[in-house]
Amino acid sequence: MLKRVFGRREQEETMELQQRLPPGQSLTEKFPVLHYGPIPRVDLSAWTLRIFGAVDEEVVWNWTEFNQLPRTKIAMDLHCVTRWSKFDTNWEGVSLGQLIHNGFIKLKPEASYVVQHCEYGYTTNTPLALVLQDNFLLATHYDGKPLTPEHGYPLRGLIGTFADRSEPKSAYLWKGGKWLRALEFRADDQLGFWEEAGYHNEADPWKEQRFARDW
Ligand SMILES: Nc1nc2c(c(=O)[nH]1)N[C@H]1C(S)=C(S)[C@@H](COP(=O)(O)O)O[C@H]1N2
Ligand SMILES: [Mo]
Repeated sequence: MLKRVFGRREQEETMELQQRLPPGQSLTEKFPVLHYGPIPRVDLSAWTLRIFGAVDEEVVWNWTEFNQLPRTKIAMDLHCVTRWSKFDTNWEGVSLGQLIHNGFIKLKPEASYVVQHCEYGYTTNTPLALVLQDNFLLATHYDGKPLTPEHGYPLRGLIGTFADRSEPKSAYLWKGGKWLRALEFRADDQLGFWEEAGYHNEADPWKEQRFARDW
């Protein structure tokens, strides 16, 4: 609604006043596509999501099984390290925190970090605590429709910020892997693709943690 009445600058000022615009970011109305490498073609009949590492039992869900897990809808603001932020985006999928809380995934006590493994070997790592928060989602739908291929169909990790910033931690968008195929729980941290390339391991947009060092 706001969008039809006000222009981009006005919306950006509103978000800034509401303290929803992280430092160094600007508002976009588009949904830019960013990734390394090609967009995979996915055959749902062969698709699986594997849960491994520091878990009591490894789990492999096929697409039908994955869709029977409890589902959630959330609205979030997204922040990309390339300096765009997109506000009030609507997502649907499965909450990892809920899966663990409800015993669908049983962690070993040493599990402290998670690596998201994606098609073609893209990885991104986070502390376990971050992806247990409600602002991390295993997302299947954006804006009421299945994800488009370029945004991660059929499943992506997604991290953002709630409008009221009710979760203590957020991260730039690269901490959500598109075309997600496995979650690895680990006792120790292991840098992912962009983290290995010099991006900040914590990636908190409110602290402007873009790079691991100042070049
Ligand atoms: N599998 C995979 N996931 C990925 C990436 C990638 O290269 N491969 N890039 C990340 C980066 S850098 C960003 S900014 C977001 C972009 O998500 P979008 O294209 O939906 O805007 O995806 C993240 N997830
Ligand atoms: Mo990115």
